[in-house]
Amino acid sequence: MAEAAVKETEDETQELTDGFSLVIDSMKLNGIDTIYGVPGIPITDLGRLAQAAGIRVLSFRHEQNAGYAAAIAGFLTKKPGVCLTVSAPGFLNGLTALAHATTNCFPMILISGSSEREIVDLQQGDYEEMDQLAIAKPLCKAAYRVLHAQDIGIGFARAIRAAVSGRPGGVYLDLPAKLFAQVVTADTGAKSLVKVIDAAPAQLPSPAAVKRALDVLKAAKRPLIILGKGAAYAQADEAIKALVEKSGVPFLPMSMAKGLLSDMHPQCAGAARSTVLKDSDVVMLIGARLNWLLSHGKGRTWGDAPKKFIQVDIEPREMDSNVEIAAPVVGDIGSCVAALLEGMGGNWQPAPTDWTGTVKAKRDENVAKMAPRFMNNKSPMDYHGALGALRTIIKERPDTILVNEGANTLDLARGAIDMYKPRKRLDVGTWGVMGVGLGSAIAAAVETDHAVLAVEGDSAFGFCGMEIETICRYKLPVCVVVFNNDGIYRGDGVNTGGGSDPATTAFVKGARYDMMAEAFGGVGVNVTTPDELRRAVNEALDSRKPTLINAVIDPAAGAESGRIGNLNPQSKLRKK
Ligand code: OXT
Ligand code: ADP
Ligand code: MG
Repeated sequence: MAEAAVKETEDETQELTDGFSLVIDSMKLNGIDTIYGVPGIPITDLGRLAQAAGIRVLSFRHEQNAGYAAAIAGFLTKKPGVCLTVSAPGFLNGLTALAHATTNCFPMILISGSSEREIVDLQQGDYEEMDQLAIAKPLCKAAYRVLHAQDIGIGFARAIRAAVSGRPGGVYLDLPAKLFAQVVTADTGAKSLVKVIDAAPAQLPSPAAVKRALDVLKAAKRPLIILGKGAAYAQADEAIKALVEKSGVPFLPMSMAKGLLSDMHPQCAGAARSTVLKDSDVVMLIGARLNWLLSHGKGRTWGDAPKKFIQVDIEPREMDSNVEIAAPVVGDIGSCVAALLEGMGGNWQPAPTDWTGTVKAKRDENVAKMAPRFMNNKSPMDYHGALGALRTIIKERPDTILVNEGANTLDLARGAIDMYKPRKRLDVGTWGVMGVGLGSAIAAAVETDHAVLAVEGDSAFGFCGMEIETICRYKLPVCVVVFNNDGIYRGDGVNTGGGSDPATTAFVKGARYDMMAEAFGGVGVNVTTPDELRRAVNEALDSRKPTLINAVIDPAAGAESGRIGNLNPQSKLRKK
């Protein structure tokens, strides 16, 4: 502690405060009202005191899931989601989620208690010793350590600004154990707090960039707008809708942007994906990167015809990351879209009807082709039969938040389940990471109070399944459906070595995941037909009781890696 502060606290007439209180005060002052974490040394009392001070503290069974909850809380609210962990192992468990938040551009703060600097730096073997700051740095957007109680306010201000300004991301805040017990006068403490003003300032695009983009768009014969999760995050829903409608351009939503404009919107090209990517001549990306999910903007997916890209993004370095961007529009999406709309003026010529007609015809054809598959009532169920039941439920209950992970369970649900409202679909994101499901479901319920339907592959569920206890403990309105096909991708794999071990992708056959909910006082249901599934999910959403449904899926129904089997390395020496 700084010398002046020690002297100050020796005056017994002074009112005092400590590191614990200053951490809590900093959060409350900046509107952080929820913490996701796991208690333990040295942050057990921090959790207790935060709860006593009116912050909602959700204790998880594993920090990674708490971290995924914080990440998605950031996506849903535009405020940093906070995850609180103990030192070394707890910190490392939370770090995967922090890296995931950074990769996905979600604002999050991972706060970890840490061991004493003096001992860590001399590597003398402290309890849970680790140089956490150094380890976190390359994996997040920013990392800070606070050593003095009177710097806690500044530490939080830096963390909050770093998380939400510019391209959002994950921030690590290292709080050594000793800090919490440091005492300063209440007056010094109060003066040290910082209320962050305008944490994510608007970033206006240059008028020249806006004009350039509109010139490119105006000249297009076959334009396309791609909406990414950055557009969903921006919460500029009405302006984006106005831009799309005024331009008349077909739009393709990326997975977590589904519902930003309804999938039923006449301009939605989600069901004509291949056609619009291949045949478009101008593509306007709004909050979407040209990464692997868009085949890096080149190659077969994009066809041979020359293409021009317009990209709206807050991160200037995103431009030209994979292909040339003819018209970069750098700024926050709300400001950029408003400027584009204004620049279009009153008599913008909408996209050519021969193109929009072609897209619509392809979309209608694909939708019609798929429709009968959703109607089947087979038992054991295939994916389409089961998803047919769920797509109707989301149509009838469009405010329900859909969480989705797995391989086939993910890829087929994305196409099958139409979304109607913004930020209602949460999934594996940029890394395709398994295990985000239950943390996301918990945060969605906590942050929005909407009912949540989590559609999980049985493998995906295994990464986070213990959080079913957390869902039951906090009585959250979450219905988890495990698509149980006995394994990863398929449950019918065989051990080609002929031994008695099961195949590497196979799980226990006929497992009853529903019984896990019963163990914790929740509702467990085993279903074998789409009708039973529909009934069980409707009951769960009506009752808002924690529910786990084991949906028995044909083990032979899935494909290796879902729709991304092409990414599996192929050696000509090992033909399958
Ligand atoms: O236009 P065309 O003709 O092409 O048609 C397209 C659309 O136009 C059309 N469409 C429609 N038709 C009709 N009606 C409607 N409404 C409609 N909508 C669309 O359908 C097609 C397809 O459209 P889509 O889906 O939009 O397009 P496409 O081509 O698929 O898009 C490409 C992508 C890349 C954008 C898309 O596929 C995508 O977003 N993919 C994400 C994939 C992903 O992230 N997968 C997860 C990772 S897989 C793997 O890594 C797994 N692991 C390893 C592992 C991981 N990931 N993490 C960790 C921590 N450890 C290990 C594991 C362990 S998955 C996995 C577990 C799997 O087992 P589970 O039991 O959990 O799950 P099951 O497989 O179910 O058993
Ligand atoms: P998707 O996976 O849906 O394609 P990505 O995660 O690849 O989406 O892209 C999101 C993009 O959105 C990132 O490049 C990020 O910089 C950008 N972004 C996030 N928030 C904003 C915002 N408020 N304004 C502008 N761009 C944003
Ligand atoms: Mg499976």
